[in-house]
Amino acid sequence: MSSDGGSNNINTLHKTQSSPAIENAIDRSAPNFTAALEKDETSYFDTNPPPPELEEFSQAAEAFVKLHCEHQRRVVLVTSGGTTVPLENQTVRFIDNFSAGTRGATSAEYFLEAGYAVIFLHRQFSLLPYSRHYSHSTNCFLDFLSEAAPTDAGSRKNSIVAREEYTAKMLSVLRKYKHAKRENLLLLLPFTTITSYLFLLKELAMKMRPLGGKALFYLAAAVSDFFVPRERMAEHKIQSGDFAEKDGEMELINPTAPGAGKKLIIDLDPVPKFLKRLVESWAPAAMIVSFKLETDSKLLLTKCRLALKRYSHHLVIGNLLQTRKYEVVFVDPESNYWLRLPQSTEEENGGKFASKQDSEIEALIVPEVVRRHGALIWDVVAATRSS
Ligand code: PAZ
Repeated sequence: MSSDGGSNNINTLHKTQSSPAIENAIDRSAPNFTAALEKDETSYFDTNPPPPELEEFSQAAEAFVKLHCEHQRRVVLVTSGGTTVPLENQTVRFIDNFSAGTRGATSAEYFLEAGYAVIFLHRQFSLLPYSRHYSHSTNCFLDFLSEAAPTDAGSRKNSIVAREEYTAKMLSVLRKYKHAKRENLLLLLPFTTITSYLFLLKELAMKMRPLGGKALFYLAAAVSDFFVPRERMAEHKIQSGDFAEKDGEMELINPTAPGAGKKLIIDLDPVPKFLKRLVESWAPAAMIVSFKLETDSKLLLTKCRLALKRYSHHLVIGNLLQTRKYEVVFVDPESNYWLRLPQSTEEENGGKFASKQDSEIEALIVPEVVRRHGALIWDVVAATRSS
């Protein structure tokens, strides 16, 4: 495999160029990013392989939806974490999307509190509802434990207890977690790649159809915009030099040729914009909320409005990378509505922004989404009665 793309199966934008200019990184001659049509859906799902766990997850979702339909419960599909774009079929390297899964995991807890059953479609090993409070990346769970003193009432020798100062919060989290498990209110389904995510999103949407308007899609995952289509993906680990078989062995060829082993140029296709298919075909009766992440504050509202216009769903929640934990904007066809946590100043907080009472913005986001979902359900009921 050549690293300048000359003879490999990862195509390049400019095959003959050994040092392409940065302005060529985006191919402006490619067709515009438009909403996916039915033919794009057929083509994508026919040419990319489904994840091996599709059938198992599908059955689990079907049983979950049946149970909660019987209880007339609302069900929310929360997507969370970033999707990967593998560069090789036997994947060593991949491109990733930013997201720790905080938004999704935290929101899932508030939805459970609001009486929803939650299907949590998340990036494998990203944050999970409840256990997120004691994760390696924020708080190591070991810091919450201590060895029980031999004098502790009822404690045995060599046993472990939660440290006194953390017990109240831990007990509250533990009770909620146990309740969700006991009542079968939380279905955890992991994905890793963009393709797995899309297969699962479509499948879960189909399985949620019996819920009608009681289904809510809360799409907080950070989904890749670009990918390497299956037919162009390298099978094995991409090498930095060219190898050829000689006398039954592989050997490096042309190691000193100009440009050999210097650059890897990856040609990525746009991921079809399936949100339109979700709205129109996969889940036409559900409420659909998408998130939009930007880093340039001047672009945020424009991008949210564009998404709403392009996909015709109910709500876009916009957030900026820098302030996503403290403020978001709800953009619907009528208005923009900012939700903000009170912040402490940078000085108060050693040069960092932080929310005042250690509160979470999801505690504001989720009730507002739930309220809007309720209103939508009532509108449909009222329209059905009057017709
Ligand atoms: O998972 P996290 O809390 O670190 O980040 C959440 C988020 C910024 C990924 C999410 O709020 C979001 O905006 N998701 C959509 C990203 C996108 O525009 O594709």
